[in-house]
Amino acid sequence: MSKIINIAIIAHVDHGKTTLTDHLLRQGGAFGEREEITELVMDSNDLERERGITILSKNCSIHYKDYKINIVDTPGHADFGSEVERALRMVDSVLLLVDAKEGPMPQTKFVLSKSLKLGLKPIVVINKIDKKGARPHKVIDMVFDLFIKLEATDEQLDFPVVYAVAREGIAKYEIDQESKDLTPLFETILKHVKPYPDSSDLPLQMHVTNLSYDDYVGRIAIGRVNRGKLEKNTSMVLCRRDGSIIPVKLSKLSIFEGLKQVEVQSVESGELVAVAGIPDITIGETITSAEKPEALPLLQIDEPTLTMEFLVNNAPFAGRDGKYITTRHLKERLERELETNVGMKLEDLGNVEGYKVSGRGELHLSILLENMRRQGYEISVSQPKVIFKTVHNERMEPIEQAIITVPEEFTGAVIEKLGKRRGEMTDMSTRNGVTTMTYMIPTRGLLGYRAEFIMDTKGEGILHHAFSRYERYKGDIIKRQTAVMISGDNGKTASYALHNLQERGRLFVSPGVEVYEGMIIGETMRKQDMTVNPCKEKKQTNIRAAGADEAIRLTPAINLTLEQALEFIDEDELVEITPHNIRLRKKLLTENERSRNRKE
Ligand SMILES: Nc1nc2c(ncn2[C@@H]2O[C@H](COP(=O)(O)OP(=O)(O)OP(=O)(O)O)[C@@H](O)[C@H]2O)c(=O)[nH]1
Ligand SMILES: [Mg+2]
Repeated sequence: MSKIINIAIIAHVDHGKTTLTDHLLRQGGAFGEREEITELVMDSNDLERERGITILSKNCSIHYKDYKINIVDTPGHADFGSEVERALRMVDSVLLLVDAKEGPMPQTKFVLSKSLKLGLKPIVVINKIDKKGARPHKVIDMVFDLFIKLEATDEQLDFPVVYAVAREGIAKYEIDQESKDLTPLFETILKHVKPYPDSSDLPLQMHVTNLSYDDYVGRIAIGRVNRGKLEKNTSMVLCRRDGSIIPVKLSKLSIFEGLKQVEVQSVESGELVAVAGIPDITIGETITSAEKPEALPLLQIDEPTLTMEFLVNNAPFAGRDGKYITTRHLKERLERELETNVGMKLEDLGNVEGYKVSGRGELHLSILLENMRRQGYEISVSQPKVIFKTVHNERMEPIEQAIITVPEEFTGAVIEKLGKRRGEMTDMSTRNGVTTMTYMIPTRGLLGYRAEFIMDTKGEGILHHAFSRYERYKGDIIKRQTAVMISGDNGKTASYALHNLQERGRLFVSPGVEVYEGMIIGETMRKQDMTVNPCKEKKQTNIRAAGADEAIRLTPAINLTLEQALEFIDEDELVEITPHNIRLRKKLLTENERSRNRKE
């Protein structure tokens, strides 16, 4: 039997986790000689590939010497923090990657604090030491300070450090050492992480820490065999979240080999497994021996902080683009999502045709929307709202830590805006003309800020934020300062009309685009919405000026991304999402409806 070591790779977004996993797999012999290797193989779904980010944590494994090392690649974006937290429950140690230039970031702190609390002893990997401006020694000091701040034990503080250029598959013990591969990292893992103790004689306990779904076998539970032996055809029970204990039977038992799942009949303690056959098994539950059932602690699942309404699309163009447009479609799809999307909550809206969907942040929910539109759904979505809590009769709201890096000259603009948004600066320093500021700011205050931030810093600023905690309500925050241009007409936009309108603000539509009454076609600096006619053609005169229309110069329309659109809309507006279009609209489409609403 090979010795088993389970590790998770954790870090702030983009610090190189998936890249490192790639090279660990290659050098750990996970690919056949002739196998074609795609880059970032672990980012396996379409959206992950397109956006270059990891959304779901995933398992793979390698063999090194006589060890089997299971690796869990985790997402770095704050919205997926609970994915990481759960991954930590199935591992024996973590590789904490830190970018040699950026140093620790909000999510570094989050994932490290969770690891330390679970008693894990991290291995610190200072990655991207090839980067211009890398400052590995300084970054180690910063990491050390972070360990102290997070109250690491002496043992945890004594962390080993490995330097790496993950992109080249290189690791070193010392910064100026020569190295051709990841051997120093493999050796450090073997030296510092004890293989999982063999307890195959004891009664079975398998802790469910992740879920996945497969059309053929249904829900799949993933986790570690914490104790005993998991044998497919023996009798076992499931200790459920509600305290009940039910007999269960597995239809499939698999382990992770390289990038694949391999079906097996039995598994020893310590191994990570995927089991199918238990339809509504969920996170935190324990599969355990029928003779001596013992549950492991239920995992706390993070409460959602942000909510949106997902409504049936009832705009005039509904059904032109999408295959699935009814409430029933919406309901089925969202319920399926609940199978695996652990941080998500679904509530009926009662009389309205739609659902209230809550999650861990804008990205969490917008990824779901993006997946749905690709699958052929049409949905209208309301303005994202934070979820308040009441504690001891006091209104509490989610607060985030934001770390902002900008060229020094833009500092003023950022400070002014964040002040208005109830941000409180907790730290500020300037190095080589670049200022780094740390803020504690309500989630509300950050909604819609990114677009402004990009403008205010001419695209040179970097803004990272992560949920920190609930705090007392900070008071009103003024939302969008601008108003919108609403189409008062149905038809195709005309260059002539748009040319006149662009003097009043920024347009979201190009010429020749079909619009409807109530659709938002642009933003204006005025305080009041304006109803406009974007379809108006120039009056035909008898003497036609040849080519006059072509001479019209239009500023290119702004194409809002899904996230930008969600951040932009106001309370009485919706984003209409279809497979090929993202449109903004007023909830009440006609001028009559809207003016009636204003009077009420
Ligand atoms: N210069 C340099 N770039 C690197 C190195 N390692 C990774 N990168 C680059 O950093 C970017 C992010 O890498 P990923 O591996 O996707 O980062 P990640 O930590 O998995 O990101 P998330 O999963 O989204 O949190 C990619 O463009 C990599 O090519 C390195 O050692 N040096
Ligand atoms: Mg990744």
